Amino acid sequence: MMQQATVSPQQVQHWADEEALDAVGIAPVGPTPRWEAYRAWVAQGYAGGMSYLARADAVARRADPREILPEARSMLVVAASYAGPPPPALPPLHGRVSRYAWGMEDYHRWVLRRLEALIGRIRAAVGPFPYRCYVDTGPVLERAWAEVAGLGWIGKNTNLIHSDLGSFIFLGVAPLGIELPPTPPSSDLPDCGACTRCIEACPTGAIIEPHVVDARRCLSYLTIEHRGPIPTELRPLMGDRVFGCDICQEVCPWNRRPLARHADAPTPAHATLALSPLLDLDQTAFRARFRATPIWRATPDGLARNAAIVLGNLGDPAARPALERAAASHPSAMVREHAGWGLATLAKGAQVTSNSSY
Ligand code: B12
Repeated sequence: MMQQATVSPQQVQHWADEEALDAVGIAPVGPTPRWEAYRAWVAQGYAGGMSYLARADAVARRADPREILPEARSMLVVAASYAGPPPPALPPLHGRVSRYAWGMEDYHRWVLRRLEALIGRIRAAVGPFPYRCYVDTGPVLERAWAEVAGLGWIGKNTNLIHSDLGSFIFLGVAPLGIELPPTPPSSDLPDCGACTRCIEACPTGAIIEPHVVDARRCLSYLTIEHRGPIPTELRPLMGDRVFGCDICQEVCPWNRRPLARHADAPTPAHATLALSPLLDLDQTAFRARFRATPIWRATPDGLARNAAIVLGNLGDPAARPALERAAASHPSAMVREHAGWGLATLAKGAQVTSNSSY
């Protein structure tokens, strides 16, 4: 029988470098590591409204990559850094956007492009083999696979931390129908040690124990994924975060070290957003402005809901006319209610200048 050609880890590393990927690793395919932790997380209800994670078939599919590609032998995992300068100062009546969404192009596309290009090079060298390619949206526990592929460790905030790049990295994974030499496990990988800064800094207490985030309390979930009203008791805790949240990563010592490699960070086009105009964005204007960016995920009503809360939290009376208009006439009852909450909070004179942890 003819043996299929293979490629060395050094060769894969070299190609990954050329494709501007900041780290790469390969794990042998088998049952999904840490799947039991994921199953328990879903069973506790921590997925909130993310039914695509919680449905019985979704849980079952993630148990083994061979559920999605029966020929899978190796899991290729890549990381692309989105670290960069500290967040800019917050102009008046603006809200903060999570760093991963600062760019004008959605990361799903640019990381996927690079991962596809890397696989193209491997196929050019060894011949065709079946594969799947995912950035974020596939039925694969990306952090768990990144850990076994040697890219880093899962921090107490549940993010994958790379010892040079920190945790401001996107992950991409690809089950491959070919056996490639796995990245040797590292015996001296650092870890979080006794540090609990992320747990203490999370304004809503969403990291309910090390390595477990209750999404229903996580500002990232509430401001991006959640459809419907934000629980009243959590609204003041949003501070100035209008889309996503980075607090558990901003306080992490591993993100304060110099970051290595490409650091191909997106241009910070959307690091902050003017809030009042978000209360008036209809579907067409929202599409024109955000369709190609990660902010698209929030939906126009979700973003207006978030803007109303942050305007209340900022305590600047200049927000009153925009909030009054939205409370009276926004087409969404949910946004009208949140604008009313914003007005009531303004009246109480609440004030958050910034909850950036830098
Ligand atoms: C659903 C989801 C979310 C949800 C839930 C997050 C969560 N912590 O579960 C919400 C909307 C809240 C979210 C937020 C964010 N997300 Co998100 N998200 C996902 C998604 C689609 C699935 C994750 C999942 O399965 N969660 C369920 C939990 C149980 O699994 P887990 O997070 O992998 O948790 C593991 C650990 O807890 C570990 N574990 C459990 N017990 C123990 C015990 C020990 C000792 C150890 C070591 C580990 C350990 O095992 C679990 C199973 O693998 C992935 C993409 C993917 N397909 O994997 C992106 C992904 C995880 N998200 C990502 C990003 C960038 C973010 C945000 C930073 C975005 C933002 N700033 O707003 C935040 C970070 C918040 C946070 N602290 O997690 C990146 C993470 C990159 C990285 N460095 O880790 C991913 C990988 C997307 C990508 N392709 O880059 N996300």
